[in-house]
Amino acid sequence: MTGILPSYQRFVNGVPVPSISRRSFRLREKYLIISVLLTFGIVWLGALFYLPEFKSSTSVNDSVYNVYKRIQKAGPELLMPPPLAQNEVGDFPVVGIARHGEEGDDPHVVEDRNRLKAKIDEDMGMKVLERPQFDVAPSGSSSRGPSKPPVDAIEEPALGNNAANKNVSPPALKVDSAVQKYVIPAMDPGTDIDVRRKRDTVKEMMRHAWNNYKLYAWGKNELKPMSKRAHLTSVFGGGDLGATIVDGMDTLYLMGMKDEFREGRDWIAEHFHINEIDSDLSVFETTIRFVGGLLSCYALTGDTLFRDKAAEVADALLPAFETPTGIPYALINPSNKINRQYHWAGANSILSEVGTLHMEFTYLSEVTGNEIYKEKVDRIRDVLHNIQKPDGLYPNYINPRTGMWGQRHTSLGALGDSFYEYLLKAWLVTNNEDEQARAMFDEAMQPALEKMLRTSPTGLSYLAEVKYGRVYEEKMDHLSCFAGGMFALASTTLQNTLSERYMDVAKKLTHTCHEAYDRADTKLSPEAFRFSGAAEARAMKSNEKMYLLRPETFESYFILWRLTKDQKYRDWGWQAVQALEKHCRVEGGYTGLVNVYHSTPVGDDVQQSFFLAETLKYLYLLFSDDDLLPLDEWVFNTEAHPFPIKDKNPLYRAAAKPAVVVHEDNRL
Ligand code: DMJ
Repeated sequence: MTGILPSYQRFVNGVPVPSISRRSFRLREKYLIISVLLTFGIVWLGALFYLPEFKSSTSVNDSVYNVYKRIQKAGPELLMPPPLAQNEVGDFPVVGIARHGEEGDDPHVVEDRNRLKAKIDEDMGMKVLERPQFDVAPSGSSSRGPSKPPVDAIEEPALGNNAANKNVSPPALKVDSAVQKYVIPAMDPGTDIDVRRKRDTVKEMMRHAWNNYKLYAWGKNELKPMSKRAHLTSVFGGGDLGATIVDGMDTLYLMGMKDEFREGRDWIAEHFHINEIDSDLSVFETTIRFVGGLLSCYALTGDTLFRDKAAEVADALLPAFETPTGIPYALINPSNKINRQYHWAGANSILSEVGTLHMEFTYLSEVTGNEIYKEKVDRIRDVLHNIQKPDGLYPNYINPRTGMWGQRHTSLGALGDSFYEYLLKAWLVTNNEDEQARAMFDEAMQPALEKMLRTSPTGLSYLAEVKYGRVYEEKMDHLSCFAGGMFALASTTLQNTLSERYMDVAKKLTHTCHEAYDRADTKLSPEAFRFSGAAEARAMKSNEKMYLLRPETFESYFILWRLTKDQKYRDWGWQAVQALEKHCRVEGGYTGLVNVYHSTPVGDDVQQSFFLAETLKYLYLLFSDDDLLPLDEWVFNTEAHPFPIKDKNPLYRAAAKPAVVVHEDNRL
């Protein structure tokens, strides 16, 4: 590189003379050039990753995505969220870019951080998913389990007694193969065929949710529909319990999806082993989703596999009940039997959790003949019955060691909700035998309505949050929207001084919940909505603006439709179906939304198991005839798993009581 070389010619007095120039650089110059190039490279790369305009610029989008993809190979995915890929722009929510809550202490951000950690752990030891083939014929009975379930018992669920209806076959569903996006056919409101098509739309949604779970997350708990991979959540621990399978089974059955039901049944027979799980499980979530789901399948089919698995799950939870009061701890590790409370609840258990085991445990005793389960929940009932209630209200926290209330916070939303629901339903499902439960329900509702039920300046009724007997937040959770259905059921099942009020409250609350949907750009409700200042049925904080595919409002539409036959409940349900299809459906399933007030919302990338268990089931039932799970024969647990009513429903399937043996000396 050194030396002097001729480079061009000069002319001196017209005579060309060789000219010389330097073709190389001095060492210092070389260093300078290299540093300039290096600096330029670093600045360019930095701009590529961090400047927002680069992130959203379509011109560089693909290359950014490719760079990300290459980096992803070198480490766990969530160390860097994927940028938006060009081919994912359009009708689908944006993939991956974390724009969740703007607030640092947002509990969902904290939760996301935990999930991130779990995700990294998972990625480090990820097993290859076991996936059944789509086009393989349903397998026969498993080698380990009992014979195949009688899924033929419910073929296509009946439309009802309208003979004209039965001969009408609905037009084929249209699927746009380019994006696999279902195209909702135009409807002719008010006709039977229209209702049938709406119901078929919901069934197709179930198929989409199930098929994608099967394809990308089979055997794992839930699906990440945008990332197209398994989703791990803390409520199910870190193990592979197939939560979506167990939770979704009875919906498949009711929809007549026999092949899928058989696949799920086979997976449960072969792979569902709760005692192998070595991480914390929520006693409540495991009960309502797993014990509840399995018991419903047992009632519907009579297949003893489901009953036995339900007992296996409940047995794994029993050590959590070993407390001085019998009130269970929140979490249990089935493998080492160690119990724990949620760290955010201190030493306390949660009212909605300890009060929402009664239906499952009582029915399990009935079908197994083993009293232990009922004894456990009766003990909880006794504590809650006998304890003094401040102002007649049940606080949300109770200490299982002392049996004393914790913080005096009362709610019909998060932390309180299904405790009240189960007081009513324990009475209903026992064919009114459990009178204590109904009495506790009516007694609890009087002060609860007095303190919590409020009316906004424009006349919307809502349930506020109460602390120490006073309203402290003019806020209603989406979770509270189940209350419309609960009050409607309470009203029509017992004539007392409260019946009329209950129905009035049921209709008003359901109207408010619909308003919360209607006032959002996506026509889907936020997680919580407020009634203060300028807000009327609208979320104010960023962590309230999400929609998690929740079912509660549709549950109330369904119950109120059955009980009043007011067409508006079906219309509102159909609006919800359209909104779900527009904003939550993605190629890989259904996602929740981060902000319902964005017209092109970002997805949260979680397909909750309750979307299959509850949301789609209630929407399907809303467009079905009343003889599919009639309300005087079935009661839904809080996860929408139907339980047969004792002495009214032949599918109750109580175990034969052991014969009483009388000895010669008259000893029993
Ligand atoms: C479900 O798991 C149950 O409905 C529970 O009672 C409350 N939350 C979810 C659905 O939102």
